[in-house]
Amino acid sequence: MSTAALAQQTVRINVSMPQNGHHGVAIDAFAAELERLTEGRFDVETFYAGSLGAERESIEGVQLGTLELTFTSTGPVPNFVPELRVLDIPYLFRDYAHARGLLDSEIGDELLARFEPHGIKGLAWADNGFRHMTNNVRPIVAPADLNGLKMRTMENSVHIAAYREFGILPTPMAFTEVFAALQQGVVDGQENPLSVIESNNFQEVQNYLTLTGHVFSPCVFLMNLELYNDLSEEDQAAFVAAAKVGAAANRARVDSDEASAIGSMAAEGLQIVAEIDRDAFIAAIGKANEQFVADFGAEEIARIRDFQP
Ligand code: EAX
Repeated sequence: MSTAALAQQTVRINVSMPQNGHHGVAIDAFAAELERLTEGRFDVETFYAGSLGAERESIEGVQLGTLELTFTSTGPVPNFVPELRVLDIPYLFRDYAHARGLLDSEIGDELLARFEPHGIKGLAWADNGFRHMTNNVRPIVAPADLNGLKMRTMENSVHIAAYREFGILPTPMAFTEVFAALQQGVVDGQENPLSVIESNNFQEVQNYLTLTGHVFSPCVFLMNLELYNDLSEEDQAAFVAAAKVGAAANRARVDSDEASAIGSMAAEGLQIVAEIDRDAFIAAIGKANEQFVADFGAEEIARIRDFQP
């Protein structure tokens, strides 16, 4: 065998979620597909549950090149790519078909390209999911019920600004600290997609869930740009194709979680408010929305919000 045939490059990819979940299946499928497409020239090492760092640290590692790849929610992304803050506006997306259709469209490609000036290659969009609120104080039925609740938020300025309008006391922290913070009562609640809530057993330390669906939270495969640029065109295409296979596995898992999580968590004793008056929640953050229009531009918001898949 020639040395070239033996040469194998190891790349690492991590997630902050457990392996058995919608982030874990994404990187497992990515790894298998990349190894298949490159006939084993790339060896993908996968890390779960924040063992290589929380999401913000991981994005930073990818930017610096101390970590090759990460699969992350976009929660901490605005700290690196402020132009992507627009995606975090509450009630921007109607449903999964809207969010996925937009992210897979030319607009999605254009948004993905915004990572590049910051030293990061965005390989493919995927889902974290629609975010819902949990807490230990009272069932959230109307926006006024949120008043005074101390809630853990992502390290995301758009979320924090909007949640303040709800009357929430936002407490930003890395995801890896959330379970303990809920258990110890450092915060009253948190907000996350059903896939995240259930795979991290938050129902064990929370009493109430309301399907607020207040934010669609994307996920994204990120790679160090220099590393990507050093690849042959064929290998670049293999990384993108493998990320798309990972995204498909992720979305399939989100769909199956969405179908089962409410029933299984209710059976464990979580009290669930399934219906809210969406317009009332949107109206409650009217001031924050005015600020988002001023910050991001009405046209930029409208082309995402009004997108028809
Ligand atoms: O990536 O930080 C969060 O709440 C994220 O939704 C979670 O870590 C999934």
